[in-house]
Amino acid sequence: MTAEPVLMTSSEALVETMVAQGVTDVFGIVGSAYMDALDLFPAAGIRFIPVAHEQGAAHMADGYARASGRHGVCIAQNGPGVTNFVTAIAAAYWAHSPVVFITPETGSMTMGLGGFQETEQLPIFSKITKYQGHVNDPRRMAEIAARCFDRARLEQGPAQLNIPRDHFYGECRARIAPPLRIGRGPGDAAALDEAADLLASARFPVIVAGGGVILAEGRDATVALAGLLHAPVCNSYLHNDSFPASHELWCGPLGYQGSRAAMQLLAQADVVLALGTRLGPFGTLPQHGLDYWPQHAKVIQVDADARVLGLVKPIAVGIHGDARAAALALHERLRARELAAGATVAERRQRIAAARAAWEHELEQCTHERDPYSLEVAQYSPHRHPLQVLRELERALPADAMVATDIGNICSVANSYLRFEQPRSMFAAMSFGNCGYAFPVACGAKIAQPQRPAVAYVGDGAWGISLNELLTCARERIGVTVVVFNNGQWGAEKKNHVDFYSRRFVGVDLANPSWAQVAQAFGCEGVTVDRLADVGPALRAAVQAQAEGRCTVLEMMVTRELGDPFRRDALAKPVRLLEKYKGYA
Ligand SMILES: Cc1ncc(C[n+]2csc(CCOP(=O)(O)OP(=O)(O)O)c2C)c(N)n1
Ligand SMILES: [Mg+2]
Repeated sequence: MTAEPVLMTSSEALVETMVAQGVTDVFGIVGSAYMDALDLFPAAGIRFIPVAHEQGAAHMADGYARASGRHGVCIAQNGPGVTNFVTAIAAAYWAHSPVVFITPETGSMTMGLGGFQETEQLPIFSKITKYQGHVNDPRRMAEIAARCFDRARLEQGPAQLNIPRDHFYGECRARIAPPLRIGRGPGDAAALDEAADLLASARFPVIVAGGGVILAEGRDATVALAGLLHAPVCNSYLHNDSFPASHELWCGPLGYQGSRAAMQLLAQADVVLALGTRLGPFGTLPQHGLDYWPQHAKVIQVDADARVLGLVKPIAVGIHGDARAAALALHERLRARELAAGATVAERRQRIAAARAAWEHELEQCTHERDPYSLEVAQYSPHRHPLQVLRELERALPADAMVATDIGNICSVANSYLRFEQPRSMFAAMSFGNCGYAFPVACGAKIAQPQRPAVAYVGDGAWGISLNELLTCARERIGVTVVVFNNGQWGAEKKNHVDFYSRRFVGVDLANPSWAQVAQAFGCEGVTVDRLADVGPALRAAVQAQAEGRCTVLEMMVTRELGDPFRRDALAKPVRLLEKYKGYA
């Protein structure tokens, strides 16, 4: 950081800004466009992690940011390197990750002439970024780079730093600004008063703890508020790490393949405190045959992004604030008050415990899927039931594990089986829902938190999209564990064929090589697990190997049975009007 402007090159201005922002790791594939800056990374104390595909780099930056709360940073060659970022940046956008992606662009003097590796790089990302900085003059490098880093944190999402490649060169007088970190505070005092009144008069208050609790480091404040109200706490969809699972008030995750206990308890609420959650539409769909959202409850919603307040569900009170600060402010307002719910603590405690126990029992009993298709395919299979494998994995996961989950049938069913004690532990592919998310995200998380075990759950189809980053693990000695569920199919989509298309299968069966041998060929460890008794020991051994920088692929041989479909909400029985297609109804 420099108080006064100092003479430097624009590459130096970029690298010094990164240093001032605390950047120590950058993911990418080398490219001529930014070589002048890359040359300085080692001297600046920045590790460059070369990956196999730029999508992997941006996913790793996302995982890094989610695990650490710091910026995740990636960089690529202009044109094709940059367009390879798109899917991962969209995923990071919906995961609220402060990813700064640096996109060198074709040179300013040839822009528009159709030269080599040219495409307009700002429009492509305009809908999946919180901020786009364009260095229109090399003298503005430090200023615009700093703004990207500041905005990524301020708005909790990806920021693009677009730099015409000639602007890496040239001298400038630049001041390297200190990072701008703006506190959000608890929100409007009148709204907090109103929320406190509602909570004080609630007979059955329920808290939905979302990703905002994690981002705001608000776990303890939420635990305290829940304890004061004696309110059950549901995790919002795919944020199973927003409240400690060992707590007596935890009742599990909402949403697809979530906890029946959470849904049953939420259905009884007269006041819902939605803390740090946008209540995304997919995450509150009916499940287990339960349309559980309490239509008549008064909803208090707290979020750092004002635009999501009241967006999906009608609300009684909206609070534009930080989840932790708001939880503390509500606690302060309620601490000495008489609470209507106080009269029924014993009865509610019993109801919460009963719902939890029933759900636990159900998980224990449910060793396999019971629909006709699943029973049929599992009957003659030599392999294990996915539900049993998920349970064994849950039991063997270390308490401080970080788990990234992909998009697929088995990964989704895993939602019921993943419990955490600390925040920044679960990194699911969030609303963007791209297959191929989990493995590179786990790699990024591991680099951010090397002392914590990192595990990725991936279906065999999604594995085909992402396995190239085994190269990166072997080359860079990134110790992660990948659990590949080998069911020989794109299962989640096949389930739609079963339920809606009379089992007319198109493009869903997968002929796989031995994924264990493939891993070995990449220079990683590969183990095929075919017995239930081996699941736990194999996972524990793989986690141990992480300490030596060894990546292990555990190939779980599972039957082709399938859990509930993903998009029951969006699919319909087919209607065919043309004679030619009459048989396809
Ligand atoms: C990039 C991408 N392509 C396609 C899809 C559509 N899709 C959703 S789930 C799924 C099947 C996943 O199969 P697999 O990874 O083998 O897991 P399984 O469902 O068998 O457990 C597909 C293709 C997607 N979500 N993302
Ligand atoms: Mg599969």
